[in-house]
Amino acid sequence: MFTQPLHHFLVLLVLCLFQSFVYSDVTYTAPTTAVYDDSSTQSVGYSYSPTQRYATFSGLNTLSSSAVVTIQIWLEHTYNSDVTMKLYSPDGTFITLSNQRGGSYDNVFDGTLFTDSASTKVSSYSFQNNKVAASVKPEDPLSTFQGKDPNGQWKIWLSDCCSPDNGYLDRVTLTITGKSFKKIKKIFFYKKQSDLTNR
Ligand SMILES: [Ca+2]
Ligand SMILES: [Ca+2]
Repeated sequence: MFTQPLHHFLVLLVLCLFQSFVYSDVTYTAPTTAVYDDSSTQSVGYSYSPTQRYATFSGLNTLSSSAVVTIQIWLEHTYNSDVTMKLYSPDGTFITLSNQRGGSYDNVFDGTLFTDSASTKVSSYSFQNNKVAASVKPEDPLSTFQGKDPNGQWKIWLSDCCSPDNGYLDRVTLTITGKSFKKIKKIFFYKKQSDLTNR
C-alpha cells in the first residue's frame, strides 16, 4: 500500500509518538511543586551499562536556599550493596544517593525516599532483609542543588559493581518544591527503547 521508504517513515513516526507519550511523566502543581513520576522498568546489573533515566523540567525558577528536592526510588535487587545511585542536575552537578549500601540484603530500596529531612543517613541505616528503608538522607545532601537552574534534563544513574545478583529499577519520582513557577507547562520524558527490559 505504501512505498517502502514511506512505510519506514510512518513506522518511525508512530514509534516516536509512542515514546513521547508513554513515558511522559512530569506534573506541575501550581504554584510550587513539580513532580516527575515514571514507573517503567529498567534492568540493573553487572553486565549492563549503568542504568540511566531522565526527567526533564521546564518553566521553573532557579532553586532558592529554601527549595527542596527529593527522590524516591523503587529498586528490586537481591544484593543491594552492588548498587551505586547518583542524581545529576541539568548542569551536570551530581550527588551520590547511595554508595553500595544495604549489604547482601534484598529489596531494601524498593520505595525508599531520599530526603535531607530523614532522620538517618543511608550510610548508618540498619538495613534488614526484604524490609524497605522508608526514608534516608543520601550520602550527599540534596540541598547541593540549591542555587542551580532546575530546568532541563535531570539524570538518575545506577550502576551495579558485581555479579551474580541483578535487579530492576521499577519506578522513580523526583519532586522539586520551590518558588512559584514562571509558567505551567506539560513536558515529555524520553527514553531509548533499548533501555527498557521485558520482565
Ligand atoms: Ca540477598
Ligand atoms: Ca550485581
